[in-house]
Amino acid sequence: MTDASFQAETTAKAAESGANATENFLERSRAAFDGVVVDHARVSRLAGRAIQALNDIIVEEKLTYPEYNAVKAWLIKVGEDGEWPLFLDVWLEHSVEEVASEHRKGSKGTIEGPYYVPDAPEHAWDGTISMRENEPGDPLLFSGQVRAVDGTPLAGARIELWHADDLGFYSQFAPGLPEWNLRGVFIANEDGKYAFNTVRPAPYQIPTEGACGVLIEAAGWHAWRPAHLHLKVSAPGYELITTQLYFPGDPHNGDDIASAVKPELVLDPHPRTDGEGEVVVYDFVLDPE
Ligand code: MBD
Ligand code: FE
Repeated sequence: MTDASFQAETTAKAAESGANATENFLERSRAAFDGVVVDHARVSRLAGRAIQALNDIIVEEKLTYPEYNAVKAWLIKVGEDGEWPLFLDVWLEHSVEEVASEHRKGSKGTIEGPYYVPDAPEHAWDGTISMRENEPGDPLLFSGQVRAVDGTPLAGARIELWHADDLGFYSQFAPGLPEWNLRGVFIANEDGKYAFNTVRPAPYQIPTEGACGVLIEAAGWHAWRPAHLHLKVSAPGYELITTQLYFPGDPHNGDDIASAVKPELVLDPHPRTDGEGEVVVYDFVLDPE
């Protein structure tokens, strides 16, 4: 493949990723909205405050008509490009997560982001995530233990992992990848332990071809997230943790566009002495429900 066609192909894949997140979200949220009773007072308060905050900015910043129309055109484009999930998860979800996890005494979590898919294949505590033959990226042995805040090991806990490949693409969002590539659930053993194989993901640029890219470019920001593993860790009777883990020394740990890095979430990997690649130990501590 020539450099130009590689560039064209990766650009096309990245553009679809943002839009496919809309379908994924709508699919999953339909059930969640079923039978929800609207609390008018709550909606009025929240929508009222949001609208007031925007009006305050317009007046304080003396927004011009050309600027107003540029915003209008851009908002229309976010919808047309299917990038509402991307926009919201990158720029707002971190605050939602902060509020939702305030009370927790166990492990820190962080945002889910737009690329989670439920029902990934299940493996034993010491399995290997679904990947292609010769999957690019350094092998990574991920090990540790799931415990309750009181120290009890949680036998049979579920550790669900999903992450981008070595080019920064997520299966089911970028075309051309096997359905469950780099997505899987591992079941902790009787001591709550796990030690499973994956590959180290690459630093990641959010799709820049759509509306979010237009904003990033217009503002002179960058589109990078540090390399990350996404996880959901759960056990019956305990609060599920949604989190991400990062790698030390990544140039974007300090300026993640999605503001999702916390110091507790940076791993400490070491070269393996018994094989290729790296090993990392990371334990999860769950709060009772
Ligand atoms: C991602 O992979 C991600 O984790 C977030 C939060 C936003 C966009 C892409
Ligand atoms: Fe991600």
